[in-house]
Amino acid sequence: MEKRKIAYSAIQPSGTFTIGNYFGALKNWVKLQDDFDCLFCIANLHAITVPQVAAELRKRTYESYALLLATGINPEESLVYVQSEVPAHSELCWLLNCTTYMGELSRMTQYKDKSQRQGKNIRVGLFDYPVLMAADILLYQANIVPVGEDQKQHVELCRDIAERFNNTYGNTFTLPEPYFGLAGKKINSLQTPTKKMSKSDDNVNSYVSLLDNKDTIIRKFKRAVTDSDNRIIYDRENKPGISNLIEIYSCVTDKDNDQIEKEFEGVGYGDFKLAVGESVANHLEDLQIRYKEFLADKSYLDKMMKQGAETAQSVAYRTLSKARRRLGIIEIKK
Ligand code: AQP
Repeated sequence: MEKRKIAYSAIQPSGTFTIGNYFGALKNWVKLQDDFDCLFCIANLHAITVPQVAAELRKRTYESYALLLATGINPEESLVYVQSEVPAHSELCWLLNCTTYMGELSRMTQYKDKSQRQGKNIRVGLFDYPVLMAADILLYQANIVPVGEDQKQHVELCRDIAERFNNTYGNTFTLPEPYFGLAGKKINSLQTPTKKMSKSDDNVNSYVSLLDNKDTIIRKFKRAVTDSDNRIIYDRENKPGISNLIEIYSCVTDKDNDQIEKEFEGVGYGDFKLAVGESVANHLEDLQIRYKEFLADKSYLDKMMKQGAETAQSVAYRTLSKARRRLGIIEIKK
């Protein structure tokens, strides 16, 4: 039988996952399990590149793991683990730091965006975020990295880092490709519809979390910022708010934009927002029930987290050890 390719993806426990994370990434991850050997990581070391409250991060790491399982990711089939449980990530990050150029990291648009929000004291970790991400991917010799448009630049940098390392020190890493096979939609903020929806946005009305209850979801959609032209037409440029709501409705119903425009011809914005809100709330109902069940079964979560970390560590260590040797780092036999 042909060996399956390896797919690697990660998500930060920097907030409760939003419908942006879900329709842009998680829903597709579930499907990938049919065709690839998948690794899914809760990237808590990435989350601390911006300030976090320790107790909240701890709690959210757990909740994020349960939420991943609730979306349909099967930890018996895929490797699902927490990043900090595999120290090889931090160590390979350091080795790669010593082969990556400042100029390369300075060009990263996510750094430019996120550092602006941090004011004066920007953490070195935020600048170095893409190198840790490269370490994540390269440790598992991943062939593909399913990402949204926003992460494409980081995967390209990862490839450059790997290629240079291989050329300089000898073949060590598989060169990964960004993967858009299952095109995930980019969902924008409900309050600033020209900007990506983010789970760590200060304005809770800007995002819909996967765990929001029905009333909250409907309220957030009712408050969504739109124009005043009162026609439900897809036009990202001139009608970003309504277009974003059309995209969200399309993700839930699998209808295309033309079908949606026809369905809501002559309908006012208020009723359209209500329809989108109700469809999202109904869509998330089963997921929320599964989430509660997983979260209540702490011993199962502990077992899967431990098993995931052990397997990930043994796979990761093989690559780390090779990279160390290539660089001339001694390994004393214990
Ligand atoms: N709004 C979005 N639309 C589509 N896809 C999205 N993703 C994130 N937001 C959207 C995709 O979700 C995956 C995991 O993202 P992440 O947690 O690693 O980091 P992020 O992209 O920075 O996500 P957030 O929600 O915006 O987190 P914070 O607020 O902490 O910065 C990625 O595949 C991403 O493309």
